[in-house]
Amino acid sequence: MEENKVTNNYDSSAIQVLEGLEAVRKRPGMYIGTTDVKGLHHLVWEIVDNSIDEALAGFCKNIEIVINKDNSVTVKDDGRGIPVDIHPKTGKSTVETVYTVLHAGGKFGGGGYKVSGGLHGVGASVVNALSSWVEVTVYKNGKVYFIRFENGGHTKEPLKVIGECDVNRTGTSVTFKPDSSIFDSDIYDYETLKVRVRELAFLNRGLSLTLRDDRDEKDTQGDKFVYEGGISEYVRFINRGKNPIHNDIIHLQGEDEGVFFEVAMQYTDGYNDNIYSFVNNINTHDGGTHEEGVRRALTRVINNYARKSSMLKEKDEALTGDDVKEGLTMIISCKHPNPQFEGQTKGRLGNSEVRRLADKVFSDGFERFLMENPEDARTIVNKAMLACRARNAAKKAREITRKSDLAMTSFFGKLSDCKSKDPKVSEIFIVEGDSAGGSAKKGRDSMTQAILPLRGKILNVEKARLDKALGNEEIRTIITAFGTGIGDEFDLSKLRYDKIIIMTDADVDGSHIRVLLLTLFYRFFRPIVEAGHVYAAQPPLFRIMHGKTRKYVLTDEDKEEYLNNLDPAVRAKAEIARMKGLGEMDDDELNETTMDINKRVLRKITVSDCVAADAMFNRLMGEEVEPRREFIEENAIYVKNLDI
Ligand code: 1YM
Repeated sequence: MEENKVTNNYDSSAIQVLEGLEAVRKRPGMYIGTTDVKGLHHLVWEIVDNSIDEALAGFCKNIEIVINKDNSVTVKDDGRGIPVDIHPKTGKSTVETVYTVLHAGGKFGGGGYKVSGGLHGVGASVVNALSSWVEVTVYKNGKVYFIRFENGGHTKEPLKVIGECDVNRTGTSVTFKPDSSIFDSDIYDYETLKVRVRELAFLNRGLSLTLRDDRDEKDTQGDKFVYEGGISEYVRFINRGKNPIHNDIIHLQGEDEGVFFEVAMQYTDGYNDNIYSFVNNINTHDGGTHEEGVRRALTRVINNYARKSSMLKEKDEALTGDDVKEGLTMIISCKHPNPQFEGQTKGRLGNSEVRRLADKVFSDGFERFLMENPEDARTIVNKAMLACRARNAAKKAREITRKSDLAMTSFFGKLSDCKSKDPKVSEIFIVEGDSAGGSAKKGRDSMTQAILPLRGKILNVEKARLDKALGNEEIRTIITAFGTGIGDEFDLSKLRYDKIIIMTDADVDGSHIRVLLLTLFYRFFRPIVEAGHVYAAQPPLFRIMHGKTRKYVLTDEDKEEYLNNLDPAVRAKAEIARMKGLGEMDDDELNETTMDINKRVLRKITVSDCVAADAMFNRLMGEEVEPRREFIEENAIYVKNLDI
């Protein structure tokens, strides 16, 4: 009887295991967000997280990530190795348990072990469920242990010893091959992995992370990232190519009740800020208590210093949070054993005790820095005071913009708005030049498509304050058209169009205008870019005519492919024209090739990684054309027939 019960329990737990992994396969989105390339890369981070946790626990120094020839990925660390003993609850090895029981990580690890962790924090079993095979090798006790899973987490054979090793050697090596029936693509992108691996190295001081691409015969070395300076080096990295206004990178840190908090910062002579915050290595893009604590303390400490040093007179108004962050590059990192993430995308830290810790650590340290470095202190306060003056000037400019009849006259003279007032179906084409604007106006669906032709040059806002930007007529028109306002008045919910489509020629001038627009959007309307509202239209490069057929194609390759599929006799007579620009097309042509929602091809513009994007914007605004072109290509994902 007793024995029977045990067997039953064992059976039912085995069934539960598979049901758990089956649930992951049925709804992968619930566990890794998406099954596009992002989800595919997420698998790597789930495994790497376990190595990072082992590093945070103080047992692992080196992590190696390899993209193998078959697009499987190997992650290897020199930690203690996943425990190999039999787990009392499952009757199987702990390794097998960790890889087959959903959410086994924390519970089986002895509580509170999970410090890092992806957005979904689900771990190894999810990777197993979504892989066609997984192999885990553990080096421990002078032995080499091995287990393999197949077809979404089915154990091929229990953990076994396959060899011996030096007793001092410990570690874990995991190789997994994502299940191509689940993911849209199973090709890993080296650059995507590299950006995050580098970030992880910055965020975990002294930890060595190596990334290698074995698909590439030439790349035998890979990239090794190890930063003894941690987030201070991250700040230096972001500020390369900018002009810092003080030499030292200010680094402050503190700890309270198991919560570790640190911040690194440096001011540049720029007008924008780059403030990024992390909790357990995860980017908290909506901030939270750690960020609030720092921002509050920063404003207070600078104001106190400015008053005490009489730089700010009694009659002067206080500097605001916006003033004191102008030109500031800052990384905030918090390691928390029990983080509470809030908000729709779980991108905000909620733990209230962190606000106090962040405020205290920052204000004590920063106050001291200002006292000990009076010259730097003056420079920093001066910068904030200039920002304050510019802000007041911009406010006046805005009032003028609002008060003037601009909204009625010059604005509506330029914009041909759509009839629909429903932002969900409305789109706006920002078109280069008046003649293309004219064709677009005639060729549009006036119910849902608005046209805004750009006449003059758009100001390069990379090196301009808000007040100067507002002096630019084209920018004012764009702001009015979008409806969201700008700066502290910005409100995404007021956006009047679902899609903002940049329509420029496929030449250097066109790409220049596109980059200026992207810079404007990134700097002043970043949430619009982040929410995926910005697109680039793709006018065709060639028109192929044969008989009564007119065919437009986007690229050289498409042209070749199309011609190759024609009957040779037809091909010989086909007329191929290279399209010179938007202005050359009549309204029917423009509609058919570039605007019609059923036929056009749009490129979605994304800012997936603000740090990388910022670096690119700097590179972009240099004189060379090539990096600009690269940027556009790196940041545009093909979205074919998006509306179908
Ligand atoms: C390439 C992936 O998984 N490394 C890794 C994982 C663990 C440990 C060490 C570990 C943790 C603990 C004790 C503990 C994990 N252990 C568990 C569990 N690399 C990789 N390295 N000993 C070793 O947390 O107490 C889950 S992950 F649950 F078994 F403890």
